[in-house]
Amino acid sequence: MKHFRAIRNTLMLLMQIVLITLPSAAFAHAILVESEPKAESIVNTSPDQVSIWFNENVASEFKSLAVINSAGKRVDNNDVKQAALDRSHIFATTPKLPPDTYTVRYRVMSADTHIVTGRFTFTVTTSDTAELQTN
Ligand SMILES: [Cu+2]
Repeated sequence: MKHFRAIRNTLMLLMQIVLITLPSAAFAHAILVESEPKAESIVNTSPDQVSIWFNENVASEFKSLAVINSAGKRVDNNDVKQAALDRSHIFATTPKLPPDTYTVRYRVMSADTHIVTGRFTFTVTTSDTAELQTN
């Protein structure tokens, strides 16, 4: 009987571990909630960096953010970082971007360990035709 009780206690402990662990497995994926430049926006000056924000903190591992021009060339500085004080914020710096439509592609790992990927575009224009000609 002592042996049975030990097994029963072990099973109950396992059940408790499963019940404690399940809710975290049910967490939703991280969702992109904001960006700078904003998705599908038109800006008339080149940004210094592209920032994205999620609805929750994301993992420091596996993050990536690429800015790609209309010719398919990657143009960001390949220096993706996570903000030290806001782990929902990922950003990468860019050189001065000439007028074009750029695609931002991102990948992060959610708190539930699922990988989330997505993309959006923004367009850089300029009203300064002199600057356009020198480019
Ligand atoms: Cu998930």
